[in-house]
Amino acid sequence: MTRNREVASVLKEIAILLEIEGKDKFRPRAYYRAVRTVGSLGEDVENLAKEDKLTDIPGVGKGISDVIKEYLSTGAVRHLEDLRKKIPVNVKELSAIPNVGPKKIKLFYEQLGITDIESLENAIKENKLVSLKGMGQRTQNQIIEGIKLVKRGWERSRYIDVLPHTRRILEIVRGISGVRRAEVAGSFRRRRETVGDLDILVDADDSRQVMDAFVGMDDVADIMAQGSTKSSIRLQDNLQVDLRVIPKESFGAGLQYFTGNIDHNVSLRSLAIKKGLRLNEYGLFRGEEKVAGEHEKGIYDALSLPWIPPELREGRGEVEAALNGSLPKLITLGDIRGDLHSHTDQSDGVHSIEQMLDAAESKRYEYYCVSDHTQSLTVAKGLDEKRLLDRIDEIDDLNASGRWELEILKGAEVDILANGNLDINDEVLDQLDIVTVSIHSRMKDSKEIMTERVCNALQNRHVHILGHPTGRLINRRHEFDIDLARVFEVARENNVAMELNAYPSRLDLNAGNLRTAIGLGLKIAINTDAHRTEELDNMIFGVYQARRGWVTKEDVLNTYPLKELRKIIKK
Ligand code: DGT
Ligand code: CA
Ligand code: CA
Ligand code: ZN
Repeated sequence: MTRNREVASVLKEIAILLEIEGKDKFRPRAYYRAVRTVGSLGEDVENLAKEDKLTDIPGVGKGISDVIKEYLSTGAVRHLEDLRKKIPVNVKELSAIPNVGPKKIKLFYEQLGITDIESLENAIKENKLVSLKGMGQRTQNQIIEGIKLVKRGWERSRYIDVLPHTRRILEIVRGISGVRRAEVAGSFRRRRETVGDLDILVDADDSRQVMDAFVGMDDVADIMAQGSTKSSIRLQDNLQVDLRVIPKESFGAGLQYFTGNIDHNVSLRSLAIKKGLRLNEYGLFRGEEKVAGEHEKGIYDALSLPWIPPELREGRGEVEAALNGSLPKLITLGDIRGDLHSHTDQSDGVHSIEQMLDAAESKRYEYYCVSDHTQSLTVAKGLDEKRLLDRIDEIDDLNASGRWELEILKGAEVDILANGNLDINDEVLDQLDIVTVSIHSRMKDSKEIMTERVCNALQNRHVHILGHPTGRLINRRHEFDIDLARVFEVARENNVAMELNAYPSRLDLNAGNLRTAIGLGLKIAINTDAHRTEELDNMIFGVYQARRGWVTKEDVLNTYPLKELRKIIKK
């Protein structure tokens, strides 16, 4: 993992503090520019620092380069420490609130002495924000909503942010001698998109040694409990982790119980009771006799059930489906034959089309669709008709070159305009293989208008996929106000697939909406929306989410061979 994001976040804090300080207009701007370039850099900033090439990065001059070096070698920046002393504002916390940027932070600090979310909330309680220049009731309400989102983010972490912790803790624990098994349970094992706390289960002879290693990890901020069977810690980035040591003969029962969720456990327990059995975290019992417990599968076997994949264990009818043999055969990563939504440096992507194709080829994809943004998304350097036609020619040449085995598909992520029209004309759309349409503007439109816009776009006969249909960003932005039932209906009438955008902050559609969509017979396209080569790896997060939505291989457009795919999307 590179430290690019970490460096970008340090530069951003400096930029905001400099802006609040207000001594110099240009320096903060230089820092903001560096934040953007470092944050989206294709290379590892640490390598560039080692090779003394930081000033090759656009927007990074001598001064900022020195700051980056200082941070990478010492973990701190003196100038930043000075600024923090002078302006005691928690800018990281405040700037995480949607619609709160440097200007507002400065205004809040100077006029009301606001330094963090807590003091901001106090000011709101006294209705003080509305009296500030350029602020009103509407902005204050937006900020109230934003604070709620940020706080929810404190409580639940995105799956992708928990993943490295899970891997590391399992590795540490499994490395201890005498540890027979260590597994993750809870919402993480069910692959929920966000995780409240992490639950680790261990089968070991010497629980003391396991607990000591666990609470002694480098980044433990707080030890909430340390015992011989259970310990709880909080990590520096706020994630809580519970670790339990469980006897070998109960490990499977413990894994089943602590994987949950509670509703699933309740269904299972009542099924056990019907069969004259008793189920708890120690095992499955008939009277005093233990029928199963060492292995999780043994519990399901003994209840005459197939093993139920953790992604389905939400108490949404999975036990009934297991009983009557109608559990879905869930999609797997290996079923995916291609990625239908990705960007390049032609719009707001980082890597060139050749680099993206090399990365896609190494995934052994059969096809890969390049779908840059279109003209009305000016911040992303969106393509107009002329540039799109050039791109189409270029892809013809690339396909003919024989350099890649995969078929390169011509696509675009076409912007849905305010009136529901598309920002590329039909003659050009007609020459594309895959047309994805998305909302990127006016996201606060009313439900009627938003639904109308999207449905109007879906009726264009060139459209194949609706991109990130609800626009939500986990812990950052709510879904648009939109009538999805109506959107699904129009999509079905017009043979348009729904995207499951695998970007870890999007995972849009969510599991419930996916299940509704496939129930109506809609096809799903699981796409990474990659803006750089490494992001092609995000496909797995889309697959996890699809599984939570009961999605099978047959439901997913990009599991079909290209010839069949073309037939399916044909109008
Ligand atoms: P989270 O942490 O909020 O993302 O969600 P979970 O599902 O990981 O919840 P957590 O950590 O509170 O508990 C882990 C599992 O333990 C939960 O999914 C089911 C099981 N469990 C916890 N408390 C109870 C309970 O009171 N009754 C039953 N039947 N199961 C429980
Ligand atoms: Ca948990
Ligand atoms: Ca827990
Ligand atoms: Zn998009």
